[in-house]
Amino acid sequence: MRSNFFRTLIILCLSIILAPAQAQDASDIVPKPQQVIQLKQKPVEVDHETVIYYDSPYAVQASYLKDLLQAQTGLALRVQPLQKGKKQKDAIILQHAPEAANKKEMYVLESGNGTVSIKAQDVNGIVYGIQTLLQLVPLENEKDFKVDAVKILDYPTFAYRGMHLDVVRHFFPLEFVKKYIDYLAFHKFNNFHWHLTDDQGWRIEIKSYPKLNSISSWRDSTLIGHFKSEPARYDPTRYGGYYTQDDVKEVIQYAKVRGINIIPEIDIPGHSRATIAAYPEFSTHPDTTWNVAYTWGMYNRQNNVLAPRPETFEFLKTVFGEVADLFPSPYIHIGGDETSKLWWKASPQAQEFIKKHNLKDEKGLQTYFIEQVSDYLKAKNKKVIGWHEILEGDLDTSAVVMNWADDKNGAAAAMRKHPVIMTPGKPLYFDHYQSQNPNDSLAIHGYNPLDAVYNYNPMPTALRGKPEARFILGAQGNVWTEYMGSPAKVEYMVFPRMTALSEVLWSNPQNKNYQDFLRRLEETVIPRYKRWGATYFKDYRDWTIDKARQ
Ligand code: TNX
Repeated sequence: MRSNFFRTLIILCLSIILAPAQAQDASDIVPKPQQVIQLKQKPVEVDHETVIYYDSPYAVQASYLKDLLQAQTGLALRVQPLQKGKKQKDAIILQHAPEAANKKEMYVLESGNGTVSIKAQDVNGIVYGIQTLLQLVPLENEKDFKVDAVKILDYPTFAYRGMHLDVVRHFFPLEFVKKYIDYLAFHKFNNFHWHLTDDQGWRIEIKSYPKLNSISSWRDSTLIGHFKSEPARYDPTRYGGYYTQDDVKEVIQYAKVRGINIIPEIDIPGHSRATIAAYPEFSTHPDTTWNVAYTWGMYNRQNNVLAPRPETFEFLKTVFGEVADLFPSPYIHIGGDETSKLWWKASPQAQEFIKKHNLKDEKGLQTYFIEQVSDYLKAKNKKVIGWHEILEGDLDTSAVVMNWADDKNGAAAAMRKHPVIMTPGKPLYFDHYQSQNPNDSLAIHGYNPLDAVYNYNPMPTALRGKPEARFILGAQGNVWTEYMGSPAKVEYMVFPRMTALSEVLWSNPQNKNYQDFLRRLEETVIPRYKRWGATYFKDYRDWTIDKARQ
């Protein structure tokens, strides 16, 4: 009797220890899928005999899945091409199936009957199915585990889902840029906006103009603390660096596997102090020696604009040519923000140019610059994106407007038939504070707590129900790094706000529920931050929009 009892107990314990680990729950997925159907079938067991099969367009993604699964669970699966007509058991299948997944970037994940299939019509769909699958398997070392029987039909609400990173104010190693791209992929973003040039540095190798790297990539010192603090203090260490074109190619390839397009930004005709430090002949004062800026907030205060000279346009044509040849992105960002008209007003040469070209005024000159570069890029089959200031003059509607002002401004650009990407300072500037704790780590100003990001709707009120709503492509979180001197600080500023934004862009706005988001954030995503070794802002439950009003 007694021995029987112990036997049963031992068998029970062993079966608990040896049973495949239970899967994570489909109701915890972030960003929340469009549709999850629980199936009445047995969970799928995955172990060392399970094979990853793929249709030929997804060979690279099959290895990507293998690597991620191995990193997450320790289980190394075999990867094989899928043979037509052969029924696979004990398999994870990446399938090209445009009928089942009939939208761009859509995936259908079905788990049951011994197989997990992910169907899509494009690489992005497969990548997102992979991200979802990884949220259905344990986040710990397991030699076998079960995936719940579910069917998930999922696709994004917005076509453009972006995150930006300023690598000028502070420069980040290539390894961190890749890590950042991994963060984007996990959150089902599809565009990485790489802010590569500004007053404080030039961060991409340009072969035709080598002084952009020997001079513009380096500054003699860097402001310490907030730029409004008095007296200003500086760290005299020479600071800088740049990515070689080989580095850039490596990152592009890395991002491509993960379904991410990289949009490079070369910011002109303002924000060009680093350029004129190397080539004063492109400035309104060719006889002056400029330094690469070592303080923040240059707008209006110090000269940083390009002068409209033939050699400047030759420069722009060549540089944008090199950039266009390097990046497969259909869009190139040409900046256009905060161009101070002061320096052009004071420059006889700029004034003469305005007259000669029948331009209305300095705003007309700004538009002239944008149009010239748009033409150079058109010849390379590229379209331009610019910050919303490019609309100060009349511009060809093919230009995409990146709106960092409010809802109304975004709506106005769409009414002018420009495609628009919304990135309003409130709440999508992640360089703003996420608390009002005076001891919080230094940020520029403002207050963009997590719930403000979660509750944001990229579709401006004035456009809802109007045909022009179609011009709103999506939204983007911006990460200006004046006060982010390290990867850890970037992570602290973006997490968890980037997670909230992913849901704004991906999920159905009608299913929004902040409390449920917080639950899933804590169940599913924060354990990832920890796994990634990423720093994050922890007091998001204490800081809300309402708190600011009290
Ligand atoms: C404005 S928004 C800028 C950046 C600064 C940022 C700081 C925009 C297009 N330009 O140069 O880094 O504010 O929040």
